[in-house]
Amino acid sequence: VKICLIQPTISRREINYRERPSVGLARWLFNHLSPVSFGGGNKLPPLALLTVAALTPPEYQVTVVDEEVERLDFEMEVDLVGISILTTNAYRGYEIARRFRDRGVRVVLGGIHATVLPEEAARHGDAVVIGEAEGVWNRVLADAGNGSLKPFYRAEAYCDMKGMPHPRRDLVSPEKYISSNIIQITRGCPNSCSFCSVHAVAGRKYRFRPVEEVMEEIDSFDNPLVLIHDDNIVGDPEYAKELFRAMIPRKVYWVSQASLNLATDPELMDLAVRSGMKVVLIGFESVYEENIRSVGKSGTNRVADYLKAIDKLRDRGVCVSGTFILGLENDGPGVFKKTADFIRRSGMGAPIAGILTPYPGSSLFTRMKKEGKLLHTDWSRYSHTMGDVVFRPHRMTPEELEAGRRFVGREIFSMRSVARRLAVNRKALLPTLGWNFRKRGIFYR
Ligand code: B12
Ligand code: SF4
Repeated sequence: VKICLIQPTISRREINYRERPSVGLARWLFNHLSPVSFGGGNKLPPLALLTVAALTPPEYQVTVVDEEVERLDFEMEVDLVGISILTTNAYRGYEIARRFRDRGVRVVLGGIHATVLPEEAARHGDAVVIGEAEGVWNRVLADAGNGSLKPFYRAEAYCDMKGMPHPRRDLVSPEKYISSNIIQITRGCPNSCSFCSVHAVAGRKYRFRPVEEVMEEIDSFDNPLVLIHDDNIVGDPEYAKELFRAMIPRKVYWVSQASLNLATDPELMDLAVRSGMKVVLIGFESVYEENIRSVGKSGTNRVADYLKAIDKLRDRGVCVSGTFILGLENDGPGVFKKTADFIRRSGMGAPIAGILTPYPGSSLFTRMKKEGKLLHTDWSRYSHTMGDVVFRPHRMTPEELEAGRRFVGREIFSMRSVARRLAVNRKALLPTLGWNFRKRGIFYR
């Protein structure tokens, strides 16, 4: 039986799958200068599908097609198609589903958007997997095999993270990606940030894999780069310390997301640095404390602590990638300059400023919908970095917010800002360089 697992593109434009020669040259230089090596692309492999592939019994023949990096062949010989649906790529996913179903191929939809809006997804597929695939995928395959697919599948419990199979990295070609050394170590989050919907799939309980199993997976990587696809690698500080201790002798370089307590617990920070933390994404979200309160993040974030935390991490050679959301409840037109100034002054290596996007499944979406604040539900425009403003902001117009986002991007990625950032991030020069030139390209074409 042939199964094809598909990641639909989030791009609204036709993709040019060829790489520019200048990018190839930059990567060649990078690979020769740094201890880690990168593949030939600028995207990351679809971990969700590689995970579903790993759950598939060996008697099935599985392929993975990622529309971000390759063209999808609608005429392929296939018995069952599985599609991973985010909000931004939902329409493209539904279109792909339609074209295969027109040929009589059965289609299963999964992923976060299908999970939070299963009824919508069910209109476009033969079955919808709600939540994690682990507890149900084998049942889906068996039912598909004997022609008794049900419209919905949902595991009875969140999966036990012990004994998880390694994602099928062998199904993607590393040269199409930044790297295929991607790994997930923990799932779930006890926090309730209003703009976030990860609980829908992963739940509120923080779960983690046994450290020795994680090490076994890391040891299988072809070079010391480790890209950790977790929401918060330090969600349980004691577990994180154990993990970092085990990583120290492996001499890897890792990238992940973490909450601010990473910088307020000296032992945790020390172990993280010694274990090879090179880039860490931290959701600072806003320069206004009122916003931190209004999004429900006061448990981990205090604006007054930000600069000190960034200094500490930068001094230890870590490139801090701070993310900010523009358009929160307390943001008036003054927020743009204030955020840009803060980012510049902080000296963080890799800033990101996106627009507030109420993804379905988040409490923000539910509230805005109830209050009539959503401008539309054209999912293809729901993206905080690539889309536009999809709601009526509280203290400005959508146009002001959009213009403000461009202003912040141009300010923080101006030549002067980038040069200063590189100068203060000398200890993490390569990741800072790579990040800034990539992002600068978006605002200065
Ligand atoms: C790592 C990550 C990224 C990475 C890499 C993505 C990749 N190629 O793997 C990068 C940085 C590139 C990224 C980009 C974006 N991301 Co992102 N990302 C994540 C993160 C932190 C982990 C995703 C992951 O790999 N999880 C591990 C896998 C195993 O779990 P999973 O995806 O949930 O899959 C399980 C189930 O959902 C299900 N499943 C999933 N697909 C399918 C398909 C089938 C057929 C079946 C049966 C089951 C199934 O089974 C899996 C195993 O249990 C999540 C947060 C999260 N915790 O999920 C956000 C998240 C997925 N990202 C999000 C967003 C918004 C984006 C962007 C659109 C941001 C933007 N630019 O505006 C882009 C989209 C890029 C793209 N082309 O897809 C949102 C999605 C919200 C939504 N409703 O769509 C999330 C949930 C973050 C959030 N806090 O809201 N992201
Ligand atoms: S944004 Fe991060 S901390 Fe907040 S609920 Fe989502 S995963 Fe948890």
